[in-house]
Amino acid sequence: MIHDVLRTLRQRAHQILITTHWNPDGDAVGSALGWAHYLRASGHQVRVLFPNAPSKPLQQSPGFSSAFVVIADDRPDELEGLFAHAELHFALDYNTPSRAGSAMEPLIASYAGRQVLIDHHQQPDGLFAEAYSSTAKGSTSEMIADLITADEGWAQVDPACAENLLMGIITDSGSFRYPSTTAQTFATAARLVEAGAQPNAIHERLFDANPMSRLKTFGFGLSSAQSAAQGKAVVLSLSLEDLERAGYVAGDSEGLVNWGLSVEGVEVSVLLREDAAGLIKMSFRSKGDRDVNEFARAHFAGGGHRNAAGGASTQTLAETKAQLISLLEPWLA
Ligand SMILES: [Mn+2]
Repeated sequence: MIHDVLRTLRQRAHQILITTHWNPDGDAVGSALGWAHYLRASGHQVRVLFPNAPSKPLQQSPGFSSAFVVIADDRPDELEGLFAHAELHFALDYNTPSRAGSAMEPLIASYAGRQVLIDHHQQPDGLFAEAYSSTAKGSTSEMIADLITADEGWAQVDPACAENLLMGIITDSGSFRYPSTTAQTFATAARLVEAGAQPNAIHERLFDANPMSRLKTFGFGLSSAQSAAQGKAVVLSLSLEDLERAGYVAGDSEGLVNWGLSVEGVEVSVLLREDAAGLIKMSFRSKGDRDVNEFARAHFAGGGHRNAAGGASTQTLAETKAQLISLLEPWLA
């Protein structure tokens, strides 16, 4: 299937639209910009459409400020035209149109051109007739690199393309830490460094450029740490009051949940964050075979990957925490 798409791309220049999920993370931004740089080097007209703005550090990614990048939230009037003009739409790093937000969802669902999904999340939506979907892959960026290999296109990979793809691999693998990291992941990373990506620049840009409010948010989150299920789980929480005192801005709690897994014997870590509407947003992380995708799906209207998932609760923070702990006990016993 994907070879058929690559063959089509080689025939002539195309008008191409690339989209990602809402709240684009390092892999969404990296795969979209990496793929865009590659396609542009191949002679195509490319627009990258992010549903909303990514974090400040991600906005420093090579090419992010280019004219070919559009933030849907900022320019809602242009969305229909962007979809209407595109002959090919690549949906990157999400599995179903609703993940792209309410403004883009209907445009993706009703798109008349050729639509290709490239993603590593579970349960790809049947709406995407053509899909390169593999949960075995640690990142969409790694899958883009595989496409470039299949296209025999490495000579066309410039430093901007390489740095974006390596950024996606680094962020989605927790800096080559998660179980999805394979020998091939390292081989791809090596190839990207050869093509001009700078691992130290990526790390500095993403991990050493936090606002003070993030440090304080982590402070509140870490001091809330509660052991559960005989030490096999850690529950972290951030109340609205904590967030106010920290001066929280969107994105400040990203990565916090991973710290729960740093405790000896812990298999599952959960972060509960109260949002302005009173909804409790939940992040789940696990080690090994503990499937938080299944757990979040079954109990908290969520899902994701085996070792990283999200969810939500409409109960209060205290009620959600109590319910969560009572569910973790028998699961991890
Ligand atoms: Mn991803």
